[in-house]
Amino acid sequence: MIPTASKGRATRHDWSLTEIEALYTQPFADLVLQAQLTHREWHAPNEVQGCVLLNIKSGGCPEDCAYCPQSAHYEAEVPRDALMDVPSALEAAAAARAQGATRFCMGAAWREAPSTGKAFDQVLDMVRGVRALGMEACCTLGMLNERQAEALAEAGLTAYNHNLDTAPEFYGSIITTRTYQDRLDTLARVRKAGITVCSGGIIGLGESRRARYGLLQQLANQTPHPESVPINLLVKVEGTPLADRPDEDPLELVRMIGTARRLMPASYVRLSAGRMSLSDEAQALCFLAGANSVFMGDRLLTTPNPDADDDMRLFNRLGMHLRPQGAEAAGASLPGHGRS
Ligand code: SAM
Ligand code: DTB
Ligand code: SF4
Repeated sequence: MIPTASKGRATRHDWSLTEIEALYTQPFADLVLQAQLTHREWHAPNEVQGCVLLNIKSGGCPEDCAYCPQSAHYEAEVPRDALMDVPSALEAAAAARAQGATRFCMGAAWREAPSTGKAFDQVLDMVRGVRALGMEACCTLGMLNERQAEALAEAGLTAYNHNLDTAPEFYGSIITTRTYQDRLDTLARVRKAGITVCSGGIIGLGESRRARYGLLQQLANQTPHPESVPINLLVKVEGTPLADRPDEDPLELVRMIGTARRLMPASYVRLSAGRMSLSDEAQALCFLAGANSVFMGDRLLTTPNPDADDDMRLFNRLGMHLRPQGAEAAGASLPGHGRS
């Protein structure tokens, strides 16, 4: 019989690098089998959370993240826009809901959210509007102070995305304009305000496998675990310092996802950026290894993503389905959620 959800199992928050390495490097089939069994203990099998991203403020970012086309430090061709108006954002959210998405994620190319005034109020209005549509609302606005985190929580924000991206020791090779500790501090403020945490990272930056274990250790040793963990595969964008990186082996992405699933069994593990460069078969392996969330729709923030029709065809071929709308409110089919 196929194992289903089991209740009352504890998660661990004291993983050593050696333990993580042992999970990551074991024979591929052993890792994928373990990850799939863990997945079935904690989640509805064959169900995927559909999230849609909207770039509410594109380009011109003062940070120097080496992978990012929106950094003002590099020459990538991306629009530099002012903050989007609230009705346009809510129109996009309604379209996302019509496509079957349950979570709407709004990203802004800011180093930190604006401390006061119109722009921040505008974001709060977007959050309220998305929640009024019956969707989960997520924002990623850069660093937050305590007051901003509280205001977002009050507006009803479901989740805040703030990635650790890589291991502490490799971080300085990718970003110099802020520190790892800055990132951890914002995550702590988000948690304290009662907003769920969305935090993950990227592979393909030129990091060692050890740096991947280090990232996973940082995420998995938080208490509670981040409720969602996006795993991005570098999208190489011309004009950024990482544009010419060699292609990453897709099986490394599967290992990363499988290890994240083993370490953080209750969390959503999101197969995030990079799906355009993956075959359907590689994506299927990611789902087998425990990925249970994707970004849907033909754009991420500035780069292309498979369109909803392609995704539906893939889900149908795999016998998978989107997490139903309204499931969160009903508490349905998410056995592990909230117990990390
Ligand atoms: N400015 C905010 C911040 O840095 O938190 C929000 C937006 S930022 C684009 C969110 C995340 O997207 C980054 O932390 C990184 O993990 C991911 N990302 C950005 N550019 C990427 C790329 N070219 N390929 C893969 N992931 C990328
Ligand atoms: C995350 O981890 N990945 C998303 C979301 N969080 C904000 C962003 C991916 C961006 C990929 C490059 C782009 O489209 O600009
Ligand atoms: Fe700015 Fe975020 Fe891009 Fe870094 S990842 S340059 S903070 S938009």
